[in-house]
Amino acid sequence: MIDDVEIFLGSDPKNSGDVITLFLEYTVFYLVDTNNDGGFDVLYNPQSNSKIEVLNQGDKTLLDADNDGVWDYTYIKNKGAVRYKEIP
Ligand SMILES: [Ca+2]
Ligand SMILES: [Ca+2]
Repeated sequence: MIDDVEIFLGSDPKNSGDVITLFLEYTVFYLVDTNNDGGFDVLYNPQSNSKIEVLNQGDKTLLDADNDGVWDYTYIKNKGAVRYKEIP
């Protein structure tokens, strides 16, 4: 990810560990830990320049890729993103 975007999002450009690149809905997203506390904070869509809040649940992070208020994907640490399924 370009340093300018990292600075814009408030993450540390020298720390490459706090940004994950995801390919969702045919679009590139960046999952970013902006305050470097080990938990992700925003899902950034560089195409629409939108920052979407995420929800951390242990090793999982819930993602709302289209920003409609409904979770779409679950990012699992070291595994990647899968379609979000509500646990009954
Ligand atoms: Ca964080
Ligand atoms: Ca959604």
